[in-house]
Amino acid sequence: MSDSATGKPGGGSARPGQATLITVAPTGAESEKAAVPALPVTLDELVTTAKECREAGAAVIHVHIRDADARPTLDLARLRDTVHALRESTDLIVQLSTGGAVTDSFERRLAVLDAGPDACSLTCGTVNFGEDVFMNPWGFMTELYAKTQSLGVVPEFELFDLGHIAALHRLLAEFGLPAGGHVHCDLVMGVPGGMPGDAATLVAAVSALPAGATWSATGIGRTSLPVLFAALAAGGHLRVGMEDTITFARGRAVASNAELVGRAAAAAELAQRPAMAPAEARVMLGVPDHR
Ligand code: KMH
Ligand code: ZN
Repeated sequence: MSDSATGKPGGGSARPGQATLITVAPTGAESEKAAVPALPVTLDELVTTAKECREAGAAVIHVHIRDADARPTLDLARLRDTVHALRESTDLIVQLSTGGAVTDSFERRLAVLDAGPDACSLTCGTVNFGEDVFMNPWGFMTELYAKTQSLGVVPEFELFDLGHIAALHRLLAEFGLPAGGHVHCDLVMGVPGGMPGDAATLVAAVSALPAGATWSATGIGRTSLPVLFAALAAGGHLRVGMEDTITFARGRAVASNAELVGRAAAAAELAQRPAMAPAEARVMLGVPDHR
């Protein structure tokens, strides 16, 4: 927590030369397998993707799962099997999504933590989400946060809008530090209805983060590259993956999640902040190794 000693607001920037945490979000809940054949939807596909992405430079995997018909599901038995399989086959930090799909109930989203992941996402407010609404009212946020604390699951605070940062400050002030004792945020930018995915907005958001928080950023769709370069320039970490973008370049579909991780790792290397290994990420994020 590089800035915590000063008490100054504003997220901590990586030190020059400090490694870059790369999170891969390989599946999401929005794309359909029929339209995006490279999307990993079975457990085998997810495990293969996880191994490839680890090789390419990822340290964290943000996981949404699908049912036998490739539809998004929060089935607890499947989630448990997924956590187990990912731990068996890689040393990645396994972060389960508690956001699910916009149609998932609060009850099922809270139950995700019972699958025993290392980490989870925790979105800090409601946001318009294209034609839909991604619901995260205060009561749900606080219940989810209390459950992360009691089970020792390390949350990553997902921030889709500047107002979510104010809600995060309130959460920390009222309920204290998360499991692991460290605050790590992910700026999810460029969602239609959320904050734009551009450098000026990223700088504004980072300056409002809690003192000493580390942060990553991801840009949805065509904001993917501007956000990636802005995050590296501002001393942040990166999230990439087919949850967030299915287009690699104009007119060219993403071939695999590993190619997105590989591109992020190459950019980080150019910035002289190479990809961080999972063991180092566990220290930074306060995530114990349960394997
Ligand atoms: N699928 C979105 C509605 C998260 O994973 O926590 C929510 C989402 C956020 O993807
Ligand atoms: Zn997600």
